[in-house]
Order: sequence, then C-alpha cells, then structure tokens
Amino acid sequence: MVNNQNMPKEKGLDHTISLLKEGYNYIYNRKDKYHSRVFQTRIMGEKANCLIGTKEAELFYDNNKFIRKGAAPSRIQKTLFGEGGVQGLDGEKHHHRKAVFMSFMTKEMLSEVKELTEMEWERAITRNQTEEFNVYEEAKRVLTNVAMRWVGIPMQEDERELTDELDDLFEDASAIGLKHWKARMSRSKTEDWIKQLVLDIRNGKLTVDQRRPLYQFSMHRDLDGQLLEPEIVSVEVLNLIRPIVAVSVYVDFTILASIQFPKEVEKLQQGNDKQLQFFIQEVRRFYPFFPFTVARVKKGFEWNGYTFEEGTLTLLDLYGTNHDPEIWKEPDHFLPDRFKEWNGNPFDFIPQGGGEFDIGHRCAGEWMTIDILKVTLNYFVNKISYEVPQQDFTYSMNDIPSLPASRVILENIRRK
Ligand code: HEM
Ligand code: MYR
Repeated sequence: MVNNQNMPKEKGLDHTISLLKEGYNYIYNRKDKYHSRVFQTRIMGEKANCLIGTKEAELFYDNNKFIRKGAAPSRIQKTLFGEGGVQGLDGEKHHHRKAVFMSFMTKEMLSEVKELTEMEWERAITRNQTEEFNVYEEAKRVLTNVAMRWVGIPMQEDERELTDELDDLFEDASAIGLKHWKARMSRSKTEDWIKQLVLDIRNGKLTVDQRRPLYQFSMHRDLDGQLLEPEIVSVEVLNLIRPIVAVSVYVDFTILASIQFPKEVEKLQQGNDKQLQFFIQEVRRFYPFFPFTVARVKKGFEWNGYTFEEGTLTLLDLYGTNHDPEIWKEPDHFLPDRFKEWNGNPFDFIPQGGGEFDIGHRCAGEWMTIDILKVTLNYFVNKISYEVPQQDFTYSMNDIPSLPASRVILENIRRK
C-alpha cells in the first residue's frame, strides 16, 4: 500500500512545542516550507495531517471522508467544548442535534440578540463611574447578560461572578498547568448549576420561557425518543452561552480596528448596514481567534495523489486560509471593501468554520456573532464618543486565543 508517498512529512518525534510557539502561523509557515497545502506532522504524540486553502477546506468538510468522533483533544473537551456535545457527533445524530441549535437562529430571535446587546451597552456606559473603560472586560459583562437573557436562564440584575467562570472556558482553552485546572473547575461548576436548572424544569419546580434554548434543550428528544441526559443539556446550553461571551474577543479587535483604521471608520458614520457588515467581515478575517479545527479520516482515501489513512487526526487551518494570498489580495492589509467583491464561497472565508450549517460543523452562531458585532460597532462609532490614551495594542500570534495586550482602554466616555 502507498503510505503517504507524496505528502511532505515533518521529521521528528513530536511538534506540539513548535505548534505552541508558532501558534496561528504554524500550518501557514509549513505550507511555504514544503510548497504544499497538505503535509503531515506529529502533535500530542500522534500523526496529524494539516490542510490549508479553499479546495482543502472543501475536502475537510466532506462528511464521507472525515468524522468528528474522537477528534477534539480530551483536554479541550474538559474545558472549551464539554463532553457529549454537538461538536463530536456525526451523521444523523449530528444533524438531529444541530437542528436544535439552528432553530434558534431565526430572524426574530436574532433581532432580540441585537436589541439586548444595545441595551446592555447602554447599561454598561451608565454604570461606568471611573475614568477608564476596559472594552474587553466590559464586553464580557455585557455579553454574559445578553446570553443569559437570550438563552432563557432566570438571572440576577447583573451576572458579574458568572462572567469570571465563563471566560475561563475559552480564555484558558489551550492553557496548561494551573490555568487548565482552573478552567476544568469552572466547567464543572457551571455544568452542575445548569444541570440543576434542567432537573427543576423537568419536575415542574422552575418555570421558564418555553421558546428559549434552556427549555427547548431540556425537553429535546434524541433520535430514539429519549430526553437528553441533564449533563448533555448542560453542555449544549453552555455551547450557546460560552461562545456568546467569547464574542468579546472580536469586540475588542473590532474597537481596536476602529482606532487603527480611522479612514475605514469614516465610511460607517451613516450607520450604513452594508459598510458595517464589510468592516465586521474584515475583522473576522484579519484578526487571529480560532486557529484551526479538527477531524479524523473516516475511511482511507486518496486525494491529489496523497494517501489519507483511516483514523488520522486532521487539522484545517482557519486563520491561515483567511490569510492565503491565493485567495486574498494583500491579505495582511485591513481592507473591508474587499467584501464588496466576495462571492460568498463557503470554503474560502472560514473564521468560524466552513461548509454547511445543517449537515456540517460550521459554527451555529456565525450570524449571531456578526449581528452582535455590527450593533456594537455602530454603538461605539455613532452613539458615543471617547478618548484613546496611550497603550499597548500589540497582540501575540502564539497566545491562543490572542488579545491586544492592553485589552483596549478608552477614557472619558459620553453619549453623543
Ligand atoms: C462551532 C468559531 C461564536 C455556537 C464553531 C467552530 C468554530 C467556531 C471554528 C467549529 C467549526 C468546525 O469545526 O467545522 C466561533 C468563533 C466565535 C463563535 C470564533 C466567536 C466568538 C459562536 C456563537 C455561538 C456558537 C455566538 C452560539 C450562539 C457554535 C456551535 C458550534 C460552533 C454550537 C458547533 C457546531 C457543530 O459542531 O455542528 N464555532 N464561534 N459559536 N459554534 Fe461557534
Ligand atoms: C467558542 O467558545 O466555541 C468560540 C470561541 C473560542 C475560541 C477559543 C480558541 C481555542 C481553540 C483551541 C483549538 C481547538 C482545536 C479543536
């Protein structure tokens, strides 16, 4: 049997350290080194194929060739994703579970997210009594409140403490040592708390809005007609709350972009929806956030002369594909108007995954992410004014996820 005869291989026993060192650029750097968009390396003690590019993304999202079962590293499941959730399902089971997520992404429920987001920014500005306004920290508080209300969890006025647990799940997703353990503890704590709500809803002790995800997941039945385990409901509800809070990372980069590219901000002053959309799309293309996604080869196959062996872990480079010069002119320039020309190809612009929503693993919350960011950008550009003190806006390419060093500090905020 041909054994990866043509696929370039990185020599050595393990390259996890290089992956951590080079971070978002690891796969991209080797594309240039090997002059190939497909190569093999070894990560966390096992063989791993790496892919980057449009055709390669199309291959990765072919459900006949790749599956998700057993793909995400266990430490990522113990922190970021949780165990037993939609990310690790395949085939009919995945389709059935994913449909629940997609059923929340209606025009009406997305409008509610937009209204909640603007309302929470108003509250954040009102409660801020200090000179300094830390955009990232405020965004996490704003979006925790948005997430709780939208998901349908009975809540206090302001869920400040909860923010501190939820951010551990994504800020320390790739951390090692103490931070990793803290993230695991935060996951157990938040899962237990939601599990109790599920039990209370099921035995009639707690009444919640039936249209909303907490109730819908609590009452959802699997393909065999059984209610989901309360633990699984908890994981799926957190699969909504956690990423809504994580949009704060993009909020921070959005406000950073508005400071760094003032010429582009001039185009936003009428609150024109299309221009806001182009700006947000470029933020999601340009700044580093979710580095790559993972799957396993379902059954051995040949592609472009390369052999993909059954079971092999496979990484698709999301950040790198969004910076691929074969797809994007001047990929390292921030140019929102490039999206005027973009044809909507589901495999070339993939900050939140590619392919289809319903039968693939593309991010269920992509439209919501764009909506939250558009409302936020419009609010900061057109509804408030502020000063920007000297600070350190640099961000690292090997912290995953990355953030501007100063988190973006604003001063003297007032309504326009
Ligand atoms: C999946 C990124 C926000 C819910 C994903 C995937 C990525 C991603 C890369 C995996 C794609 C794949 O493996 O093929 C992001 C980023 C976000 C974000 C960078 C910005 C914060 C959201 C929001 C929600 C959400 C706001 C929900 C309200 C999900 C779910 C999945 C997912 C449920 C699993 C889909 C599946 O396995 O079928 N996201 N996402 N995400 N995302 Fe997001
Ligand atoms: C979410 O909470 O689902 C959305 C944003 C989280 C980004 C965290 C980035 C860490 C990704 C680590 C690599 C994942 C490999 C499967």
